[in-house]
Amino acid sequence: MQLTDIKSPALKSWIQQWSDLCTPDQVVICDGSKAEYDACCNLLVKAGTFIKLDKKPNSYACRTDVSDVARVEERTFICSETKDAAGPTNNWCAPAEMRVTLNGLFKGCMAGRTMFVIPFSMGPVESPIAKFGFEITDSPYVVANMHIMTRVNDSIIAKVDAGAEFVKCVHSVGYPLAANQPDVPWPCAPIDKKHITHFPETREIISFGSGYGGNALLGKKCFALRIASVQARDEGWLAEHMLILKLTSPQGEVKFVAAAFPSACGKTNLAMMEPNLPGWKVETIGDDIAWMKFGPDGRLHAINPENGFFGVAPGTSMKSNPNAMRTVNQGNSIFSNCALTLDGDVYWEGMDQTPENCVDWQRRPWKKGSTAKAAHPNARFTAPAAQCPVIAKEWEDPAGVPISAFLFGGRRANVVPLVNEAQDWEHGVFLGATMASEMTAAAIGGAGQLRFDPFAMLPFCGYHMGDYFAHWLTVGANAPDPSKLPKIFYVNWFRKNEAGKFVWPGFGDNARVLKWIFERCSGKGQAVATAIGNLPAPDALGLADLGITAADQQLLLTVDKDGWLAVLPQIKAHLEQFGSRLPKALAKQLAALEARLKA
Ligand code: OXD
Ligand code: MN
Repeated sequence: MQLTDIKSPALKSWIQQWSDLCTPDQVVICDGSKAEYDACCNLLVKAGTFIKLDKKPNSYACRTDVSDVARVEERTFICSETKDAAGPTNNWCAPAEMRVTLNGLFKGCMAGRTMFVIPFSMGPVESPIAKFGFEITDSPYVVANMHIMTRVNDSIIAKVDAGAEFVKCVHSVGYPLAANQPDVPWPCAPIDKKHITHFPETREIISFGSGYGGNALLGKKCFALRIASVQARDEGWLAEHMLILKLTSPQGEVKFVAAAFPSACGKTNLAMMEPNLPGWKVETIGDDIAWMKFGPDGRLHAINPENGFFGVAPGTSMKSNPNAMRTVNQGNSIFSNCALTLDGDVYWEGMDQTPENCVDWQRRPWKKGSTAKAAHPNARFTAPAAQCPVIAKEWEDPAGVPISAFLFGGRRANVVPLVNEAQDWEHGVFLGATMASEMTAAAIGGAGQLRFDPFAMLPFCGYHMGDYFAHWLTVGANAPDPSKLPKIFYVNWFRKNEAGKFVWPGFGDNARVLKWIFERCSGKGQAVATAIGNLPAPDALGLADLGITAADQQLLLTVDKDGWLAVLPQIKAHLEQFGSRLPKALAKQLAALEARLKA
């Protein structure tokens, strides 16, 4: 397809405007075909960006520039009309000012390169919950990854020609090539030139200078969370940083659960878990993002807007996540910043077997036992979701799946018990708003300090976090049938005892907690009401065979009132940052919690 074949004046003029500014050698409108994917990969192999793996079919490894290994939150901006609209948790810049900066950066930035225009859908194309986007990029690495992570399909052009809305995404690696200038394996711009910008009012994303996943694959964090959270607020639905799993009981009864944990708390592992509980089954709908709307049945239905997994590789093994290993071992995957074994495979820390020698992510020789990391700690795999051996049959259902429970959580060595059920929706929103993980001694702020990450959306909410809390309250208040709202739970797999040892085995045993949640959602499952919510009754989890001491069970299943009272000032300070935008209902929840703890 050519630019001239596009009928939508809005789409056509937008592409033309960016092509005029960026001055690429050519413009290619992508079609999403396998031939296009293969052509991009071949191009990347020729350029020295990709190395074809001998040990995994149709798979490639690549190493980024050392400056381009992760999302750059300090270079990420919400350019809403007012600073207040972005709120205290986002970097803000006035849109007019940012557009001037970006204009300067993008002028001629695609010289010597091809400008790709990627039509993509977040969610199954025909789903009423799905949304369309177009990403302009000068990176074939982005094109290949977008093929895996989203549904790239030129049929979307006809839908936009017929009037469908789309989110405008523009990306450049920020490394123009002068005539005869050779390219580098990982073109990108220096850190101070990187800009990941969002214009919520006009539903636009403009990203400059980075090729890394979350900064460059604009369908994911930028669209599916930052822009979509604004669309969801305006249109009355939810765009959340949540995995979605399908839980089946031994009797064949099914419930769907969505869970929000901060980055690096095991979302992908939970989404693909193998339960340590006979007869129970966990299957995957998604591992990172959920879009949810009320269905005609009055229940909240979720789709996974993504088409693949962009998972953290280190720590992924046959023990921690066998289904993720099986997914990537089928091939058709891209590995970024992993180490390369000498026989043409990838390696990362925590994998089941460590090779004697390999080449580390910075292309240096690496030996087993070396103190340096072979793979970058944020090394990633990009793999098609359809390849996951436990992908649920409903994962592409256009209607989405009805959610029975939300799980919130973080890493908490102290204070927070294994699982706690919210008293009601409003209390659940309070639990989400006060989600936190403990920082280690090494982190800024020091041990014991909490990093609050409300709903795991701290880096991903495209507007004022206080208004976001209010939106969650509104969704509950406007539910067509409040009795059909998901129940809300708070979990903590990371409790430690005085000896500093984890007291909960985690992994497949988390299924025991899922089972109790399942039972609670069926109106069964024994619970005791406490100051912080409903905890499992003493024998409700059936932990006898796990060999957990009585003292450790006490840590998992009772309320540490003194501990809670000690963290209340931090919770208060966290909520106070939202000032007058903090919903009154949440201030009331805080006061009620304090009163219950002191009773
Ligand atoms: C991710 C993240 O990459 O949450 O999914 O950082
Ligand atoms: Mn994530």
